[in-house]
Amino acid sequence: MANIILAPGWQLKENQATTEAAYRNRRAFLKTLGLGAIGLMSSTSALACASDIQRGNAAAMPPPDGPLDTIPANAPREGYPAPRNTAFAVPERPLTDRLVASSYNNFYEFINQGDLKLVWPLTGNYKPFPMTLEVAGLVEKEMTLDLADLMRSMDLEERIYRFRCVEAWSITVPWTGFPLRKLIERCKPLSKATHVRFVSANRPKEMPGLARAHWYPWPYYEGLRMAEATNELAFVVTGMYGEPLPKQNGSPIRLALPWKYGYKGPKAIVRIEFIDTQPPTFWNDLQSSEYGFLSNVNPNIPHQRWSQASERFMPKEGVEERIPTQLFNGYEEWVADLYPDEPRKPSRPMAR
Ligand SMILES: Nc1nc2c(c(=O)[nH]1)N[C@H]1C(S)=C(S)[C@@H](COP(=O)(O)O)O[C@H]1N2
Ligand SMILES: [Mo]
Repeated sequence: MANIILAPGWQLKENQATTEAAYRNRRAFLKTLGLGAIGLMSSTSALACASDIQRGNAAAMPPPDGPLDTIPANAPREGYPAPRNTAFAVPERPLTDRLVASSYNNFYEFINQGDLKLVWPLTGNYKPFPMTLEVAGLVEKEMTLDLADLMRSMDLEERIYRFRCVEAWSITVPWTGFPLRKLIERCKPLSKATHVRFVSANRPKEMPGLARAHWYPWPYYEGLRMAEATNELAFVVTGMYGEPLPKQNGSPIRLALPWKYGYKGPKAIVRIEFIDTQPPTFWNDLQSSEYGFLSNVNPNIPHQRWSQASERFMPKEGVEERIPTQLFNGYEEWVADLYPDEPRKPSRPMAR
């Protein structure tokens, strides 16, 4: 495992783009996802809006000093650092630096129109503990679980996973958590349940992005087929880099589904529901032609506006490396059987 950090052949190129380019790119992405609505707002009105929210929160907690000061003081610490499950090595790339993985985040519940690149400074008011998880729908018995209790009751493990955003940047992260299958077993779904639906936290007083982007269909919601949710790879994340999750990375719990684009993995999950139809999902409802329900990482299925054949891997601050994107993000061995219809090879360019 030691050679993960110093993988053979890993070299920093001299002329790599800075992460500032990544910010800008991400920012452009966020704007386009706003589907015009963001574009219609001038940045001054958005900033005025931001300060209103700050004034409204007289009892506001001070903003955190840095991206790791956002690990909640009352997050359970039992079981950290967790033993590494070596079945999930990523031999071809180094781990991404921890500060990078906790600084350049996507979490619309917080993102400020005037400062799209950094989520962590906006998490000062967010209190992820205590929080509960509602278990609902087609289950033997609906119930509410305390998330800190749930974390303490599970055997935590560490898994190094690739992480690929639909916008073609990627990182490699050591997550801590437990298989989603273990949580599903505890929920006791009925056999007629075919899909699982997840809903994220909706705390307008703590999450400034909810009010700012009021035209979005909050709270964030996502979904999986049952066979996907119970796949060995599907992972409930409670921590990263050997410690509990920083708020901006989705505390108290989020999903890591490494064969899918990042947005399929909801953060701050407060509800899991078992159903017998394919559920609507947040980005699919906003732009169905660009964000499908499956959204598996596949270099042979281009996004409408860009290729998915390669990605910008970010190992550390200021460094990006253009690398090829792998089918199912390199997890073919675990998930290829689930998707017999997805293209395995680049389709032929269209005849003119
Ligand atoms: N609730 C919620 N979950 C979310 C998002 C979000 O905006 N809200 N963004 C998604 C997207 S687009 C990505 S790329 C990942 C980002 O995870 P990271 O910030 O830990 O890298 O979270 C996903 N989960
Ligand atoms: Mo993303």
